[in-house]
Amino acid sequence: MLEFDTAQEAARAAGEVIRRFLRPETLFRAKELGGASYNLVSDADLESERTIVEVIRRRFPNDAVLGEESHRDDVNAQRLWVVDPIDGTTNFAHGIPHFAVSIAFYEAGQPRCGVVYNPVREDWYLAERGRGAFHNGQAVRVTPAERLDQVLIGAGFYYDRGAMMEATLAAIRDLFRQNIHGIRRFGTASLDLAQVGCGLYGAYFEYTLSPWDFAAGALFVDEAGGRVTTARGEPLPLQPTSLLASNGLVHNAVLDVIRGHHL
Ligand code: LIP
Repeated sequence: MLEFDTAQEAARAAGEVIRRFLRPETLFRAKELGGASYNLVSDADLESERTIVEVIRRRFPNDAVLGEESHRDDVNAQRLWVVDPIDGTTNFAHGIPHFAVSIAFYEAGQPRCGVVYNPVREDWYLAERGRGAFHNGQAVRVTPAERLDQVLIGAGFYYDRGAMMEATLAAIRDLFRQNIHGIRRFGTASLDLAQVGCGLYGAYFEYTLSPWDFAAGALFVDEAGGRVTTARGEPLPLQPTSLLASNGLVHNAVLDVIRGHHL
């Protein structure tokens, strides 16, 4: 599929840009977000997105692009690319090599392929609708664990430091009370989703994510045999939303805990 090849080519080119920026002297600007300065945006984000869109538009000049930094085309477009040029910006800003380029291609509202790429570790998480999920060329599946006391759970915190943070902490406390093996918070939603698809986490949740954070990773989980819904158990919309991804088997048990704290 030409779109799948294009997504990988764009991710590789973006990875080169990002590696060039990965120096301690790189400067970061605070993104305007209701006065908060936790959401960092860097020249690397902007240049990475520019590079990705250039590669896409060279092949598909009329396609719509929804990108985190500077492309906000119509999400209802027949052909749509959903792009996060650096997912895990805060990790990137602090020099933690756990971030990724995330690119998904949607047709008629359905994800067709997705690429999540960590350019430092050279980790590729690839999924194509109906063809499975692959980590560095190996087919992967979600974990067969059936109970909460058999799994690790990933969580994410949005940039909010108020009610949503409290809700997340309360949900984590209640999950611990179900004897889960532990909570992990690595700070990159697309890679958290990849961990679910690879069977490392039994589940991952977050109360607010944007489409570019989850579009590629959600397809990866789906293709690895897992399940992705909102944190209320509804189908996932292509807009800012809560999210629960799991191996399917522990989905309802996690939902029982986290939906009660959903704002
Ligand atoms: C971030 C995520 C992070 C999540 C934040 C945010 P960004 O994306 O991947 O894991 O907790 O809500 O969405 O801003 O680094 O692309």
